[in-house]
Amino acid sequence: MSLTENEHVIKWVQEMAAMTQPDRIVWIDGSEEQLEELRREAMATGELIKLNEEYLPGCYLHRSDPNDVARVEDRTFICSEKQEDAGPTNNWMDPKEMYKKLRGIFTGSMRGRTMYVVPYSMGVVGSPFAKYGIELTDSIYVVVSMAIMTRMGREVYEALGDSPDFVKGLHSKADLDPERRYIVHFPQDNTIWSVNSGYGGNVLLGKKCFALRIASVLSRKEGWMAEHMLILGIENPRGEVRYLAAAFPSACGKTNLAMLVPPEIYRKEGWKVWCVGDDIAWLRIGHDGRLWAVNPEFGFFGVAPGTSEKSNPNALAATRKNTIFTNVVLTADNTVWWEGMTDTPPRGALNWKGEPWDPSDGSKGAHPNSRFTAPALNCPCISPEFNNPQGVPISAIVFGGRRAKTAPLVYQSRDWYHGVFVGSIMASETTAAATGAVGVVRRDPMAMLPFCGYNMGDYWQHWLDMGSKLKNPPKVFNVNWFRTDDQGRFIWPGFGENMRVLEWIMARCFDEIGATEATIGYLPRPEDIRLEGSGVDRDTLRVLLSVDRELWRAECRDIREFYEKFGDKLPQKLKEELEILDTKLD
Ligand code: GTP
Ligand code: SPV
Ligand code: MN
Repeated sequence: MSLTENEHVIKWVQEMAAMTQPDRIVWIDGSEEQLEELRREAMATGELIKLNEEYLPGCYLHRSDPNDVARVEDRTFICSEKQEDAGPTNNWMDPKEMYKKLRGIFTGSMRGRTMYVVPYSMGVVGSPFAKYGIELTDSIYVVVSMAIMTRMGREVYEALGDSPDFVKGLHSKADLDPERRYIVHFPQDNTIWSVNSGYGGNVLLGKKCFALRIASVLSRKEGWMAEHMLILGIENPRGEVRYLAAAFPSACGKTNLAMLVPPEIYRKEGWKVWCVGDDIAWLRIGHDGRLWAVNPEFGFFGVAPGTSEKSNPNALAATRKNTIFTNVVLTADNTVWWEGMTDTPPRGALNWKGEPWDPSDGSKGAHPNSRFTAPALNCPCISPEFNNPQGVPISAIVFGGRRAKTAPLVYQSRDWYHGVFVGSIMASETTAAATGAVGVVRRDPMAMLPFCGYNMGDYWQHWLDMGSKLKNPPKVFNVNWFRTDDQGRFIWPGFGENMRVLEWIMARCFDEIGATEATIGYLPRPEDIRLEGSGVDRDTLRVLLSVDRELWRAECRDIREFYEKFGDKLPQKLKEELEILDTKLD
């Protein structure tokens, strides 16, 4: 029985069901009873494996198909009416042609299966800034994951009323054929079609597909921003909480920074860090002329490998109940393990594919992009503002990525416009979060290369325009936790120690500390980053803060080439910023 009388919803569900031909349709209401029933069903088929109830209550393991373990950027499309609106960094196909192609794949794809109708909200249900979506899926894994990642259930229909204003998501696992796998966005129709995948980022349609690709298009029209950013609050010993939002590419440290545990000397002084979000920020201009941020999600879809009691105890704590683990090791006592969780791999365990695993043969137990899907409210450092529909005021925007040499530990842009330039020239080494080569440097502006739903040139212009409308724009910074020495080892200890850099960033935002002006922007004076207890000495810090002219000249050439792709769409302001940098380097 349908849970809504909204005729737009009913009609669309009927149309999609006529195409995909499921045996039955189940309307998801968000109740624990219904979810529990689905979990039982998924356990019976092996789609979910119940974990040790004593150690990991309410937790499950899910294994995706070994050919289906990451986002597929080469099969992700933005099908705007005109190719120009997708821009040079997105795959595009004529929407009519794409609909036709996909109808071919979706026709009958749910035969013998159930179609679940999943209503969800990105943002606090009923708040002015929330946006609603409905995902139709034939995967129980998707339903139970959406229940963690979003505010999901029948109250969404109440908030939606009879409005047609919802994002229409259609997902079918079909037969997981990688050759017919497509993740497709039709921004003009508020529609997402995803087929032949069961991996989180491709199928939990509220996340990257809606909250970034579709939302980026909506936000440009409506005058706000949808960004691939964590949001955190830093409470100083005086009890003031100051917020920052940070954009790092996939698997480059957002979740870790968002849940940072300050070093002991900071904790003793009374510093605390509060997590508002770890992946996505929706930002709008407040009445006070500042930028305010909400996290539209309700859970974390975090990278498992490397997460340990030492590196990220808050993330680990968040996964101790009601969590779904994907593609990790299953131990003999029915718990989970992954590389970097502890020093000694478990014996008698199964690897991420479910095969008996012998760690001594050198193979990895967990997939490098294995993940946990955990309720945000499980996180010990979740911000008291997490559910505040107003969000939090942002003092700093921080860009960053993995650069072995070029980018210094931290620098500050001269103003908002220069900050947009700094974001636009971001580059980072690729990671396992997407299929393809790992460790190759590529341009990833604002960490949005795979997630911007329209022409990146227009997107930069939107950033510039937002700055003109902000009376009090945040200060803009760039960080790099990943500088390496000649042996390829990380020089900066990272993780909790990043607090030392955040302290400087916040002090800069509130005019509490000076800086040196360098070619690329403002750099900390080496004495201004606190090092006590970090294991890093001043000389090493100088190396971390050094800017190599030759590398930056090469960088300029590469940026110029990248910018050329955008033709007329490249904002004049960014061209000018590049000229300024070029001149300063001479
Ligand atoms: P997505 O969920 O894909 O968007 O990733 P993310 O940006 O949230 O990255 P996450 O925090 O999960 O970190 C990814 C990897 O980077 C993990 O293997 C971490 O151990 C590693 N990492 C995170 N922070 C640091 C750091 O400060 N220094 C170093 N060296 N590694 C880090
Ligand atoms: C990312 O790749 O940036 C993620 C994971 O956060 S996914 O949901 O797969 O996009
Ligand atoms: Mn991400």
